[in-house]
Amino acid sequence: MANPIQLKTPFRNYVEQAKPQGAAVPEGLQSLLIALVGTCRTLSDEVAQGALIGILGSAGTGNVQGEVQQKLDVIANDLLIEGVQGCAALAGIASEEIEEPLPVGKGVGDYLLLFDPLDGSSNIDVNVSIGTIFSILQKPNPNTPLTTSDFLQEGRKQVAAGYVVYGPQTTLAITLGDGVDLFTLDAVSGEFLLIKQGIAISASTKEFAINMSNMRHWAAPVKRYVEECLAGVSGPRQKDFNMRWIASMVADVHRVLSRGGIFMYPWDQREPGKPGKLRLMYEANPMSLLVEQAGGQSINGVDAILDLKPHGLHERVSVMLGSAEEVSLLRAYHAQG
Ligand code: P6P
Repeated sequence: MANPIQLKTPFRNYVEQAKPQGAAVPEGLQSLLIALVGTCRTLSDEVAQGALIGILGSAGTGNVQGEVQQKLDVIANDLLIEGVQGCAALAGIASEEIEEPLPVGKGVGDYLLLFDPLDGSSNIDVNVSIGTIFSILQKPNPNTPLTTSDFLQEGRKQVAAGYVVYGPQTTLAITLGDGVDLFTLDAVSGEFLLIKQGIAISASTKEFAINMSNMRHWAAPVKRYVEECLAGVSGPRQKDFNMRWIASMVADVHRVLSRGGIFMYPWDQREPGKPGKLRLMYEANPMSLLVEQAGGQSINGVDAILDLKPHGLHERVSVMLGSAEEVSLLRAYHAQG
């Protein structure tokens, strides 16, 4: 954020004071962001209650991805949809949990909201960090009826992107296109308070994150990169690496934003027709904007994810993001084949 704002400023005041690229945040976007983040505060309370209010375990239903929904997936989706209904500038919503976009009001307005309401839900029942990932686009034609194609914009066109990680702290990371700022939920005031401005990802790292159990299925460039990390100081990288895998993208990416690293969920031959596991529109794109805004890089192996032209609301993508030196090396290995 170009204009420094006092630490511990509540999110609602930050949004009013913020001037990304020198211009104030439009009022419609301000109200959408405040409603969205306020709903995540409510969701944080629900997540923290867990078994005490009987919301753990499977909902017994499936989502558009063909995945079993956890009760909290459904609760989070319903809460977020309800929480932004009053935002006059919001035209529509796209969610991991529903097939088609959802018009808000008459389906007209300046903005489109996309989210994965609760990412990492396989971790819910074992009390490991999970999170909400969100992306906001401008509606191409504010006054025409909502269509799916309105959402199919390259990630670089996002006007805002972020996540809330429900972990030891409930922390919001957000970019309005002018750097990445962090807020932590204050239990006393119930407000998200600014704790850090201008997050910067270190260019180099000794930490990689990938699900190693899939190693035999990866493409050669990814295998080469990881094998070289594992070879350590006596190998071509001439340094030892550490590995992390939380199996919750929000938590893994928060660690990368906080102390550098590289996070990978690459294409693998288990389902060769699928480009990857993670979804482009409401997982990879928002995370990629955050990472690039913090000085890192995010690719599908060949191209910057933010430059990819989407063809489907729920399309998947191969993801390699984080410290610039590492992502550049992976990109070079893909170019060499
Ligand atoms: P795996 C969670 O289900 C998720 O979509 C991401 O949050 C996470 O990075 C990934 O899947 C974990 O996948 O195959 O390791 O369980």
